[in-house]
Amino acid sequence: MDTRIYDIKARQILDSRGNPTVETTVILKNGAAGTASVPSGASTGSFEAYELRDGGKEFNGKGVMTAVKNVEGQILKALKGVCADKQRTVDRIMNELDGTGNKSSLGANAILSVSLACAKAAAYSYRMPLFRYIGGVSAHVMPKPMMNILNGGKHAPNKLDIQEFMIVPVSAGSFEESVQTGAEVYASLGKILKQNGYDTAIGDEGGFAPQADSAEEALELICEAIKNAGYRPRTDICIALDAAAGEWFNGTEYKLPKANLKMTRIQLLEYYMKLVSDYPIISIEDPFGEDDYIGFSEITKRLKNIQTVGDDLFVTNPKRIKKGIDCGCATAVLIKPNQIGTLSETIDAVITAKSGGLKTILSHRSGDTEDTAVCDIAVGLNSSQIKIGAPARGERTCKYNRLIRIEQMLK
Ligand code: 2PG
Ligand code: MG
Repeated sequence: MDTRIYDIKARQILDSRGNPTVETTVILKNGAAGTASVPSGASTGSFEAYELRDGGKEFNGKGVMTAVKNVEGQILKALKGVCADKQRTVDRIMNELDGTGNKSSLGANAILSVSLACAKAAAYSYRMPLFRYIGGVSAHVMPKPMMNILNGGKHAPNKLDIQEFMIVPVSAGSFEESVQTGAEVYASLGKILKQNGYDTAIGDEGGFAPQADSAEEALELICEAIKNAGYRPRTDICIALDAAAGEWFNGTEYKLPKANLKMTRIQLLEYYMKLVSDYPIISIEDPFGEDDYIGFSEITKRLKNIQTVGDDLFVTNPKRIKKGIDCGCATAVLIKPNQIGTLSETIDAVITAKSGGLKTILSHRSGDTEDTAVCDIAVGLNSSQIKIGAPARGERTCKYNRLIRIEQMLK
């Protein structure tokens, strides 16, 4: 099997927010090809790998033509003739060529697009679906979806400071059933919002973005939507939150910008404890800022039955995950390939998390594309959960639909 890289083509395409992003096609000597595009975040952690943007006038400075040129220039030159199925070699060569540690020279967007496109081209060469290529015979777990049905924070122009309100269909027996449950509740929420005079506009991840005044109001609406769809809150469907509280932290205290409310770490912790006791919440992501290890450790200790998830805290970085494991900061890690910038390092992040007893949640970004690699990575690595937005909008539904297909392949 000659999987040597023959050519690499890259281009600037649009993501779901209408911003430019990189798409790359890797072509092998054997004629196989793989194409991958990269997503982009809005509430980004400051320790994420570097997303290279052009600056200047075009696309309000968000162009990615420099990254595209890096792929077709320096990266192609370094990778031509390298076997695409030697993923570690491919990724190491790009990291060495970049030489910065955070991929700021070539751009993590340039590097990740090539890394994933190589994996897809290699998988195609072996006539395997990507998840099987990544996970081999051990890939068998379908992840539980966290389905975003209500948006706030940086993803929606409403009054909610908490960024994501998600439902988790805990009693569903299959992924397909989870999707059905989630879609029914999503539709039910839309109906309730309309009946009660709320706006039914949607936010960046496809969840509704109503002008609710508080998290409590949003949670009441969600519980009502669950019941109206014929399900039982907690027994059938639980709620997961992503506070994205890094956006509120000024180093000493938390300032919720939309509610215009100041809270100390302890007050914020007490606020979460009240929400958890009043609503069927089973998971909270980024409850505190990315450097607030004390806050993270405290909530993990105090809310033993709740999953505490580090996103901006860990930024898919094995070193930060290790530190988090040592201080007992969280019980799960959000895994975003573009936070670290290569497939090999994403795999290492998952391995590190699991070795420390942490759960893993593969994740999309708020600005995403039709690329579904994140689904194959989740199944390939037997990740227990996945977060891919609302059961609506093409860049989100393509991922649910991909997982429905994978589930069928696994049967
Ligand atoms: C998050 C993500 C994805 P963004 O905070 O978890 O839902 O948002 O891509 O804007 O960082
Ligand atoms: Mg997050």
